[in-house]
Amino acid sequence: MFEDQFPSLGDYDFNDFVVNYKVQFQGIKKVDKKYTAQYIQIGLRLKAIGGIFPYSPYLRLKEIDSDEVESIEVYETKNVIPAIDGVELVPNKHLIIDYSPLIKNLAKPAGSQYYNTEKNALVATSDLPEINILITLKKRKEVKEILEGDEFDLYLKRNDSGTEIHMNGIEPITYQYPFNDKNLLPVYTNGDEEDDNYYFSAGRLIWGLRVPGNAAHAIEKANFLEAYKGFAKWAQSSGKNEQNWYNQGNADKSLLIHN
Ligand SMILES: [Ca+2]
Repeated sequence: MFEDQFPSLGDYDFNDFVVNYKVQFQGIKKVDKKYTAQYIQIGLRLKAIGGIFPYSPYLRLKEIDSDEVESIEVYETKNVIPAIDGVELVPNKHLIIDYSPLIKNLAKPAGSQYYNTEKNALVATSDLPEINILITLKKRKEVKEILEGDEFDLYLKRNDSGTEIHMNGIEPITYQYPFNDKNLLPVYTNGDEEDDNYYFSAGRLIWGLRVPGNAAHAIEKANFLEAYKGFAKWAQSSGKNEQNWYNQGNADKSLLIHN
């Protein structure tokens, strides 16, 4: 889930871009005490767009270099218009997949301004756009790191200004991070050392988050901090406290949409 008004917190409904993703490694084998695989299936399903800025979704896999990839095949899509038979890659040292076909020509319900964030204009789960790809690597690779927090970098990039929104702690790729913005935690860039303060507000809130499972997203203009009372503590503790903040028992269901 993303809030798209970075570096401002905006309305903080956190529904500006919402996807589900699923990753499966095929043919896992233990080699020298390490689990390795050569084939990776990734499915991405768009759940909601509750923002108006022209952002497109991308996935960077920082554990996979572009030259380690043999091929990428789209083997199934649902509700993607026009249909695609391949994905575009962004030239980079790492593998970066352009997922903008997911958001093209969205079939918005009549009368809705956004996509699946208004209670009177919901989209059926079976109508959500979905892209499934198979990545074939030239050689087997250890699978452990590929999915880890900073390495699985699902992010947004604005088509006009180039603003990137990443999960907290991830350095942007080509976007010039607003280091001098007083509303953000200071980021120190000495040498090539990574700094965990990227994309943290001064109050330690964030613009992108991921959770295991299929968490409900907020209705338009609902305050995410009201919908999920434990979220602020979770974000502010970098995920150490309130780890069940997104469970239904801890949520205000009247402010949420389940798909
Ligand atoms: Ca919104």
